[in-house]
Amino acid sequence: MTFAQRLDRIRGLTEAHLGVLVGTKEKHLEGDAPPPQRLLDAIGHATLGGGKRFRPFLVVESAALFGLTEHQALDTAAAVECVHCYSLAHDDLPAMDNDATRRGLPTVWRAFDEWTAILAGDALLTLAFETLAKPTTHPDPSVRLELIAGLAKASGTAGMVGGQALDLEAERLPRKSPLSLDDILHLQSLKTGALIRFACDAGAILGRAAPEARDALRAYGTELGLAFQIADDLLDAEGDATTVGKAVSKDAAAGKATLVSHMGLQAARAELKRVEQAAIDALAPFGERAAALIEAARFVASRNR
Ligand code: GRG
Repeated sequence: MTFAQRLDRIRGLTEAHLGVLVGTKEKHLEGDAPPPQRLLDAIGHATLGGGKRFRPFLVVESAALFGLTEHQALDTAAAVECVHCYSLAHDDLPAMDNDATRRGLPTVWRAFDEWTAILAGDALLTLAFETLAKPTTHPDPSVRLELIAGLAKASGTAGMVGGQALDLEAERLPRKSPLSLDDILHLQSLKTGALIRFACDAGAILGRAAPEARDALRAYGTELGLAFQIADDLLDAEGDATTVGKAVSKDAAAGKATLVSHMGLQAARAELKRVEQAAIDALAPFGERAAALIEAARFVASRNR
């Protein structure tokens, strides 16, 4: 199977699994009161029918290094995607990035309204942890607990939420001096990097990896997260809105400090190449078995959407 076929296969599996997780059937069977249909529709809009499902791919392929099947990794993969989809729904809100288009469709708040988009995001964030707590995620409760703690940390103030706060503060609060390169790298390693790093680490947690293997995957995840963000900044600077599926040129218009604004396009492209190679090098301990993750690093560095 080629990398594109593999990504597409995991995308399809994730899509189907998310459909069950965000749907109503199971909850009704368990006897819960049915949630408001409008909220369910907004959750579906935020979650289903779009997205590369790149983080689920990382969970499944990292877990495969330790002999887990796709199905054994799917709850964890879907939980990470729920957090990602919540973050996009909230990031698109008028109070944050104020975006009208996401994944080629109206953003959740545009398709519904702001309060529904906020609640849909809240529901997805909590659904992620409900999912990780289920015995189908892993039979060993200590593994489930480690996944829950890891995802909470990657999503919270020491991860994505902290990075988003730093980003908005830099944009909106008065500052004595512009962000330094280190500030930008730190902000991005939290905002975008933490969840990508966790997706890789989750495979190692599910597979009860030895410390050296876990460290190698974390190092890969760190480099990959940085590559992902540089590629995103380059797409914003040079990409085409229809292909990317959202508005572009927003960073420059907002005077946002990114690696591209700091280094310029050419140096950012060179840095992306360097980081791509560092990600690949981190996988050396796994040899041939890491072929899919190596391809993933190449995919991130060359993506156009
Ligand atoms: C609202 C707490 C909170 C955090 C928001 C994710 C995020 C933090 C902001 C999104 C802004 C942004 C465009 C960041 C760049 C990296 C990124 C997350 C891109 C979107 O991820 P993809 O390309 O999207 O994986 P798909 O649609 O394929 O899932």
